[in-house]
Amino acid sequence: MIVNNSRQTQTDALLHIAVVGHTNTGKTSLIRTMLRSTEFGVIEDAAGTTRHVEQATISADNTPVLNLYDTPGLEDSRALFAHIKKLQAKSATLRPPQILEQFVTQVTVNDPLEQEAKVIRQVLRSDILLYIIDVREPFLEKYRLELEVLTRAGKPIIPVFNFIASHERELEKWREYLSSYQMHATLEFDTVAFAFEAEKRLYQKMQSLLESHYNHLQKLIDYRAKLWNQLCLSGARRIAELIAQVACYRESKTVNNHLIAHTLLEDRLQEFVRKAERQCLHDLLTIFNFSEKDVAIQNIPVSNGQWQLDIFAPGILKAYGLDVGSAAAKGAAAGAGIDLMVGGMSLGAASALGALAGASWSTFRRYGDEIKATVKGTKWQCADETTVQILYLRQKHLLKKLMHRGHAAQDMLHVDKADTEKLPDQWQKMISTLRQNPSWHEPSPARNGNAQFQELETKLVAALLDA
Ligand SMILES: Nc1nc2c(ncn2[C@@H]2O[C@H](COP(=O)(O)OP(=O)(O)OP(=O)(O)O)[C@@H](O)[C@H]2O)c(=O)[nH]1
Ligand SMILES: [Mg+2]
Repeated sequence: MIVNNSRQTQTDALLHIAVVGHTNTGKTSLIRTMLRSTEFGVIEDAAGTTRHVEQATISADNTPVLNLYDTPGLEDSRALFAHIKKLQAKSATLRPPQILEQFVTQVTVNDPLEQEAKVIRQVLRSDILLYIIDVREPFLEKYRLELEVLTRAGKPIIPVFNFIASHERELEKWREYLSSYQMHATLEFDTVAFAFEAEKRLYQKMQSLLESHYNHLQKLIDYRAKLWNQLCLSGARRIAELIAQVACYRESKTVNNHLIAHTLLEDRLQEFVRKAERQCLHDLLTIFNFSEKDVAIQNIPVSNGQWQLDIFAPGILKAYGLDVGSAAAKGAAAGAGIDLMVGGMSLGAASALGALAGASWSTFRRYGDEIKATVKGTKWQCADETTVQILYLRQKHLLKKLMHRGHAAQDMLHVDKADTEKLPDQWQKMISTLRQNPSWHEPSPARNGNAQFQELETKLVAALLDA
């Protein structure tokens, strides 16, 4: 019979995965990390935290692909194994999965093996098992017995090594033990120290064990990879935005401002930088689906800097679109333009900036205020070099941490110093360009379409994502 029914196809595509293992090995943690959600289930450093089977679905483009089943931890594997052996001795003609079926139907409420029966019931209903191992534990008899029982279900099993960070020796031992039980398709997946590659390998292992689900799993792998790249890119873009926002910030220090006003300006700058960083942190947490509970942020030290546009500094004229070479030729025609733009200032002061004479009207329209301020000798209050640097380094560090934080992580991430990070190449140049373009402090069609801004953003993003 040919079944050509989309409901049927969808059901066939859905893969049922039981997450099993000894109690407190990180089963619920693994599911949280795979779902990228801190909301699923309850995680605790205690045996018997999960008491019932709980289900979660992973989709690709709104099509459900995986059903994950979190199960209670196996506790009394010795009693479980003995019980199964007894059943088998009584019914020698039954195949191992049928014995397990018999066990499940016989166990009643309040039976000492009730927990175990819930697990085995789910195992029998699933297509594949993820057997979670805490590698810090030696390969004890209880684990061997658990595996003996689980293999009787006749389902493919992927042993998943958890708690692997700084436990290489123990991991190697576990690998050896499992090989001697014909289990070679093992996987390292630390649920706390997350790596997207590990997630991808998990799906690839499933592909190799479940040929009929190969294409659906491939769709999921491609979808998750695309999603992951987008997350990282959005995170890096958000930080580049913060850098632009802060590096472009400036307030003019007018000659009339007295001392108190200066302090006020400094406070405003400090508040501005801190608020901008907090907003960026909030957005990054949202992008990676974490919450404020995951991160503690130390207030950034902000020092104020002074900045004055030096129109004659190397490269500045060019950056402003001024053609120095043709200055002399166009001098006479542009002279009147400068006078109009600087509004009321003596033409003498303006023409003292001899090199400006080559500028076009459009340049003056764009940079008129800058030039006027230059002629007047205006100084600007801005975040100093060190502040912008620290901001970048902290955020880069945070981004890296978020990219490697499993959603099972319980410890708090601290955003403080980031001595291990490096500034990107041409950092000075990038900051100087931003300062010369204060209107870039927020997104606008003009800014986003500007080739110079685009190049700068691309460089920042690449540097932020370079591992
Ligand atoms: N450091 C570290 N801790 C982990 C890791 N995985 C889990 N944990 C911790 O281990 C403890 C148990 O995690 P759970 O996910 O609740 O374990 P479980 O297997 O679901 O436990 P039960 O439901 O009781 O069987 C928690 O304190 C987790 O924070 C890991 O990879 N690294
Ligand atoms: Mg649990």
